[in-house]
Amino acid sequence: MQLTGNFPKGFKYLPGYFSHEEQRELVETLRYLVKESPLFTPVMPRTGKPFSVRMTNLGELGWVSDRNGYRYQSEHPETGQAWPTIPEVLNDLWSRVGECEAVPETCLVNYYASTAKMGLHQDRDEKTFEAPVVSVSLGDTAVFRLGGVKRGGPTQSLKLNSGDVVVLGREARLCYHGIDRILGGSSSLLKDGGRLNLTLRRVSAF
Ligand code: MD6
Ligand code: FE
Repeated sequence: MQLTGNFPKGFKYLPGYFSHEEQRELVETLRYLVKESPLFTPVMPRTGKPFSVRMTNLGELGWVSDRNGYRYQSEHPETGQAWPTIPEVLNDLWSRVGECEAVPETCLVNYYASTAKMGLHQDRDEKTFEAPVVSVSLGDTAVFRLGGVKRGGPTQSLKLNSGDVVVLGREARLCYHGIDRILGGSSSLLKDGGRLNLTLRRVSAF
């Protein structure tokens, strides 16, 4: 257990939300879905610099980044196919912890090899910030950094273990956050190691 500081209002940290058995089932489901909708390596707008994470999406819409910018679209950028449906277990999670009457439209799936990280960012490509972002961590532990809604303010560090759920809602919806590093070898949930992060979101207003 870590001693947790003061979290911003609207931020929820639910350690060990999913049991080990539930995590294994979820990984089995994702393994199957990722065969249909393979992980791709997004690149930064303009520069074309590749991300260190690989990603895919589930749901009606998926978040992609390429030289033209960030956006949501309804097809996989490489296969041209619609994204697979969001599994029930994740829709259930959203209804239990999201405090939102509308259903999620997308689940971004990020895969981190042990050297991958994610810079401090806000999730603001959605048309509404009324709905939360609900995140699930699976596999190796990540060192998560959480700031406030202004860039450059104080931040705190939080370890996200396999099975943990985090919610950025209401006043915390636009908090800066990122992944400083992955603790390689900390979990044996994923056969080849690394970490999966799932983020459920609502894209359109409701
Ligand atoms: C990650 N998470 O945990 C990155 N975004 O790998 C996110 O970018 C994130 O955890 C919005 C809300 C919750 C998150
Ligand atoms: Fe994010």
